[in-house]
Formats: sequence, structure tokens, C-alpha cells
Amino acid sequence: MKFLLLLVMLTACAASPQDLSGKMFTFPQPTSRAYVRLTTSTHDLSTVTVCHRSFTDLTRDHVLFSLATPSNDNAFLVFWDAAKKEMEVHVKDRAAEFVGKDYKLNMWHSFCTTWDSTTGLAQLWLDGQPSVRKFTSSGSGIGGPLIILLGQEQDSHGGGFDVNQSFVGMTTDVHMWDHILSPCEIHKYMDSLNFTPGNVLNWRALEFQIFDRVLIEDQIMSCH
Ligand SMILES: *[C@@H]1O[C@H](CO)[C@@H](O)[C@H](O)[C@H]1NC(C)=O
Ligand SMILES: [Ca+2]
Repeated sequence: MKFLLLLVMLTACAASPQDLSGKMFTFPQPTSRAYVRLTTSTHDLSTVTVCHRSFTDLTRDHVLFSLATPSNDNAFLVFWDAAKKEMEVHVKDRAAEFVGKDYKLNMWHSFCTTWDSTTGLAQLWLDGQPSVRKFTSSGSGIGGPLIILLGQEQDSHGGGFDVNQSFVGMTTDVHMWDHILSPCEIHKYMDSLNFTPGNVLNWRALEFQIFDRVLIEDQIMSCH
């Protein structure tokens, strides 16, 4: 009986979402082992918006958001290509490149990326500025068990990490929706005003698992 109770408590603990308002994940070193896995009950996405904030001083390539399915390791990926100085959005292994983004080191940046399987168009908002709308992949949604990671770029479903693509810095306010946010909603997110939290991933009720050295700390934002 005691054992059963403990088991129930452990299961409940692992599954219970946490409110991470005012918190951030700190990734303190380059490694191919440290990451955070985010859990969702959603399996299929035909429209997507993903928003997050991050802070880094990496001058090399790095991952910002990595979602893999069994059939596509870059099912939904936001990635900085340092050599080309472009932000890449990969959807179902098809990339769109966004150049001319003012992605500076040592400051917080807000990202919102949208994609619609009907048109195949992806768009990346950075700090309130929209990008060109570019074609990636259309016709069908992102399906299958989703593995969503922060800190590592997946080259297989939940693995294939490369230390030279790992994220070092801080990440916070991760939200994901199964629809496309209006420009007005995106601005609300970017300005940290009231917005409807994600229904696929919600930073205020986040289910996640930390692997290796990633810390949960109080957010350091500027003082108002
Ligand atoms: C990572 O980059 C360094 C420096 O460019 C290189 O020496 C090393 O082989 C790379 N490691 C991997 C696993 O690619
Ligand atoms: Ca990959």
C-alpha cells in the first residue's frame, strides 16, 4: 500500500506541470549532453506558432528550438547559421532562410515562428519585426510522437546531438500553439503584455524533464 502510494506520488510529480513564470533555463556550458525535454499531449500539428526568448553570446551555429518526429528530425527547428548570418526555420526537413535579422549578442531576443501546412508558409518574428513569408513544406501536418528539446539540435528522434550546435545561455517564456497567432497577439507576447498562453506548450504550466546541467533560475530582465 505504501509502495503504491509512493508510486502514485512519483508519477504525479513527474507529470505535474510547473508554473515557470519569472524563471528561465540556464544552459551554462557547451556540451552534447545537457537539454530540457518539453512534454505535450499534442500529436498532430497542421498550423503552428512557437514563441520563446533567449540570451546568448555564441558566435557559432546554435539551436534555439528543436522538434523532431520519427520521420523528420527537423520537423520544426529554429536555428542560427553563424557563417551565413541567417536565422533558419526548418519544417519537415525543408528550410527557409531569413537574412538581415538584427540578432545581437548579449541581449534578450524574442522569437515567434509560424507555419501553416495549407500554404506551406513560414514566418519568423524577431523582436517585434516580421520576416518575409517563405515556403517550407505544405500538404500535410507534423505528425507522430513529438520530441521537443531546448539546448540540443536533434539529428534523430531524441538524439544525434552535436556540441557545436548546442545552445549556451538562457531561454525563457516558451509557448507553442496549434494555430497561427495574429500579429497583434505576437506583439503582445513580445512586449510581455497579456496574451493567451500556448495550448501545446505553456510556460506557466510546463511539463518538462531536465537532463544533465541545466538550471532553473530567476529571470534576469532589465529593471523597469
Ligand atoms: C566542434 O568544433 C571544434 C572547433 O571547430 C572542432 O575541433 C570539433 O571537432 C567539433 N566537434 C564536433 C563533434 O564536430
Ligand atoms: Ca537536425
